[in-house]
Amino acid sequence: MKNLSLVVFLLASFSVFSAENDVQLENMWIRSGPPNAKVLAGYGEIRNSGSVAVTIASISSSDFEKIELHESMIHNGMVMMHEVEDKTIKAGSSITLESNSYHLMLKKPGKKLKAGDKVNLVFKFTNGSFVETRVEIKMQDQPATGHGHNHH
Ligand SMILES: [Cu+2]
Repeated sequence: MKNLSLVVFLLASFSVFSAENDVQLENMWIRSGPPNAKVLAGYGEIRNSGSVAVTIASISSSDFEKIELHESMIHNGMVMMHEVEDKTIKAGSSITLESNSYHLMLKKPGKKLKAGDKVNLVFKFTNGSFVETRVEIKMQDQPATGHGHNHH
């Protein structure tokens, strides 16, 4: 019986763990810049398929000094951007990162990055969970993926 209760305990803790990891990063890519670009922009979708809201605590990568979540807005006819303060993703919803909207601002790459390179991104959430992904650097006008994603 001792072994059985251990199994039950492990299953229980596993399901708690996965409940906290209901965030998927979809179609993520980073737009390539000039060879010595100090800042690159990243796009894709951050989806929360869980039943509770999650809040991004930090986004990091071993290849960049700093990563921020930005939002672009047109202000007096100019595109301005600022860091998003409320990085909460409601249950069952997602944030789409695309041109002139939300995007990742990846600052100070530690090495020269060109199209085809891949970098690691780690999204940490305030509930202690995290999601890690590898993201490819792509040319400006390359479609994000071959999944029939609509571009405007
Ligand atoms: Cu930005």
